[in-house]
Amino acid sequence: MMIWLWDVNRKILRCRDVLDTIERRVSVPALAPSSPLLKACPVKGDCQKDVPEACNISAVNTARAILSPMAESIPAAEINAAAGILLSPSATGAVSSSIAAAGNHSAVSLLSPHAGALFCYYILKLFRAEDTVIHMDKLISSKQNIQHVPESYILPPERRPGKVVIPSSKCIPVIDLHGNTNRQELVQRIMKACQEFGFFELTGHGVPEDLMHDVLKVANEFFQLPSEDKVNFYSDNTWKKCRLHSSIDYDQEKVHFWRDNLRLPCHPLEDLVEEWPNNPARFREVIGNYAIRVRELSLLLLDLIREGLGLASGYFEGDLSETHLMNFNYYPPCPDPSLTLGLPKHSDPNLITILNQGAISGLQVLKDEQWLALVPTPNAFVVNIGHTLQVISNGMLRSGDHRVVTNAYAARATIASFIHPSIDCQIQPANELIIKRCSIPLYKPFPYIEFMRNYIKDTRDGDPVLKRYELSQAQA
Ligand SMILES: O=C(O)CCC(=O)C(=O)O
Repeated sequence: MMIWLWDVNRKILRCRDVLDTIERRVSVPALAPSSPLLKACPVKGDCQKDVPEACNISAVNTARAILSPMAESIPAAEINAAAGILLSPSATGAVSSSIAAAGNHSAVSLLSPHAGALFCYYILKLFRAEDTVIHMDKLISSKQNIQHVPESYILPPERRPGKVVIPSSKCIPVIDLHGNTNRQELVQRIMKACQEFGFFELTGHGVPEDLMHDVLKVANEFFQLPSEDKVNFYSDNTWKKCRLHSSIDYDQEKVHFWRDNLRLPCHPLEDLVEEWPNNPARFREVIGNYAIRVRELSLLLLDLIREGLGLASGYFEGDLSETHLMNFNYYPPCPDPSLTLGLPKHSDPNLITILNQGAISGLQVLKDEQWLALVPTPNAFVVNIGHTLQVISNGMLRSGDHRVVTNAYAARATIASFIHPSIDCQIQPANELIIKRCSIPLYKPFPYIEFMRNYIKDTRDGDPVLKRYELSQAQA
């Protein structure tokens, strides 16, 4: 269920903000579960099926009713007085009959503006309570004691991982960043891995072991918090940068995937850290330190790749590497991993991804039509190339297809750190590269924002994302 609230200027508001504004101004008495007002409330009385619509209609009107009197700065004493009236049985009777007579959303206008404001406040509180239940139910980590994979998570047979035994080996190149004294050689090794696999493991990267462990510990702790402590971050809006959600595009997809995800924007850190969770208490400090280290590392790797491509110094700086997002993935144990996936086959949309996957395996990389299961190297990062770098390199580097399988025994937490272009960038094969190599462009230019829109839909539906941007020989 999505509740949209507008203020009188048609600015979209969040239910949480409206409640916070009111709570900051006045101390509103708690509504007892036995309160007659609860019985009068138009939301609770409706059957489950009708709830979303009832909420939508009344939410829009109640928010307007709340905010106009609030904007007129009603003294706190008057609101509290209204509370007394509204909570009395006679006022409740008036509310009930006005609801019955005029329909849910008109009830407010039949009360005094002050009482109306308070009435709306309680309704919003109830919406929020319902938000908590409905949203948090979507998180796979909220489901207790799952004995069977629910129908909505079972993939069609051709998309299932099945029971096939997949070779587990050190199957992607391992590159030691600081063990390679010769920069030229390091660049060549990275380029080879990005051409052949689109993936490599990175050791000797300089991020302290303790920090690598700590971030995963804090991420695990976050997912284990009770629902009430996480609900404020929940959002189904795929464009929201700071959000908790489940699967990929829960409300739009045909089949769900077995992962919960907290996504955080990370750059510039000082402007964004306030939006992050502050529970667990160490969250912002630990994740903030990590975000800085991992961004520096990503930019260093991009610079080595730039050198390998023969592009001008600073090519990836500025808008092209402006956005830094972190994905905290959480894959609870699954009763039958052969039926579902943590994440389906996909390549990342961005330039470069650095994954901290801890000690539990689950990531698989597609190479020559075969899925290779990665056995994590202790304290190594997994690095992979995204679609954007494939396009800029005009296909010289490949974005590696990968997927995540679940397991029946242990929850797996991972942290993927993505460097993206800013949403206003135009993406295309680098001109200098085309000229230098006398090649023809393999992709047409596209706005990153449009690409991201297609990316979300195509990944959810299992369709090839770059296809629509490919140029045939004749078009190039
Ligand atoms: O969790 C993993 O192993 C991979 C995560 C991933 O592919 C992603 O976040 O896009």
